[in-house]
Amino acid sequence: MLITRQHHPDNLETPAQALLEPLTPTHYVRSHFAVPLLDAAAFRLKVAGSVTSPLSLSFAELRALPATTRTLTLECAGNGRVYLTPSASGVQWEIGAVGTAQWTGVALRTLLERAGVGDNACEVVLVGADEGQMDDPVKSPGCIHYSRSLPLSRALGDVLLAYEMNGEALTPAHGAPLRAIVPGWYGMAAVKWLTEIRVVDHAYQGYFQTVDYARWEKQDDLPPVRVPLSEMRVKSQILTPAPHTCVQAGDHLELCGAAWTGGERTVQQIEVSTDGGHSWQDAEWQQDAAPGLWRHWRLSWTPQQPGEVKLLSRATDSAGQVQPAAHDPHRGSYEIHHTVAVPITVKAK
Ligand SMILES: Nc1nc2c(c(=O)[nH]1)N[C@H]1C(S)=C(S)[C@@H](COP(=O)(O)O)O[C@H]1N2
Ligand SMILES: [Mo]
Repeated sequence: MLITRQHHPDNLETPAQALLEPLTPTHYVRSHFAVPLLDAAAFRLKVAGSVTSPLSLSFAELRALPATTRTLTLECAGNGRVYLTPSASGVQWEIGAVGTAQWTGVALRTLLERAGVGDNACEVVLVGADEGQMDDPVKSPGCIHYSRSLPLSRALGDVLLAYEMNGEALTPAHGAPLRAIVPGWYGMAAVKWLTEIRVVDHAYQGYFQTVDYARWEKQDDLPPVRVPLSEMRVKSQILTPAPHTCVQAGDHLELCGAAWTGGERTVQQIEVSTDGGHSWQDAEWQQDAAPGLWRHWRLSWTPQQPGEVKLLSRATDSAGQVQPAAHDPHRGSYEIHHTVAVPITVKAK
C-alpha cells in the first residue's frame, strides 16, 4: 500500500516498512502531470536532432535490441522535504520517495550509436509524452512536456531505457511503455513515457532543469550560476523503529535502515547515534556495496535508561562525503540528505 501525498497528479509514497525489502514491493510514484496512456502497439520512439540518421523505432524493434537488467535505487530529489525548516512548498515527502527495482531495457548508447551523434552534439534531451501547465515554483509558458537533458558524455555512459520493472512490463504510473533510468542520479532524470530523444548542440534550458530541479552553485570570481540537479547525495534513513515508538528499558531492539549515494560512489560507513548525535557507533551492512544501489544496515541496541531518545544515522561514501547535520539552503527544497532524528520513548521497566 502506498501513502497518497497528492491526487491528480498522483504522488504516492512508500511506507517505511516496505523499504526494508531489497526490492521495494510498492515503488513510490512521482508525476507532474496526468499519466499519458500510451499504446505499445502504436508506440514510436524518435531519435532526432543532431544525428546523421534519425530513427523512429517501434516497441517491437526496441525489444529486439540487446537488453540488460540492473538493480538500481531511485530517489526523488525532494524526498524528506517534510523535514525542512522553514517548510518548503512541494510534495511533502517523508522518507518513502525512494525505492529499488530491477530494470530491464536497452542502453541509450546503443540508440545514439545507431543514429550517429553529430560532431556539434553537446547534450541529449529526453522528452516524455506527458504534458500540462506548471504553476509552482514558476508558471510555465502554457502547456509543456516533461523533459530533461543529459550531457552527451553521460548519455553515452550508463543510461538504461527500461521497459520492464521487476520482470514485468512497466505500469502506466511508472512510465509505460518506456522510461529512462540514469544510475546514480536523482529520480527527475529518469524520464517516464519517453517518446523522443533529441540530440542538441547547446545546453538545454528546459523548465525541469532551470526553474525546477536546479540549484545555485557558487563560483570563485563570478556570481552564482543555476545548475541542473544530477547525482544523488550520500544519505541514510532509519526504517525501524518508527518515530514515537515506545519501548521499555532493557528491551532488545534492532535498529534497521538503508543508505545510498550517487554517481559511481558507494556507501562505505554507517554510524548510528542513540544520544542525539553526541556519540556514534558503527552499524553493520547487510549487503555488499554496488554503485547506484542502496545498502541495508542494522545495529542491535538495548536501551538501559528511561527517557526521550533521539536516534540518528549517518552515512559516509567512497569519496569521503558525509551526511551533514543540517540542510544546505543553497539546495533549496531538493537534495535533502541531512541527518534526521527519530524520537522514541524509553519507559522504565
Ligand atoms: N515524463 C515524466 N518523467 C518523470 C517525471 C514526470 O513527472 N514526467 N517525474 C520524475 C521524477 S521527479 C521522479 S522522482 C521519477 C519517479 O519515478 P517513479 O514514479 O517511477 O518512481 O520520475 C521522473 N520522470
Ligand atoms: Mo523527483
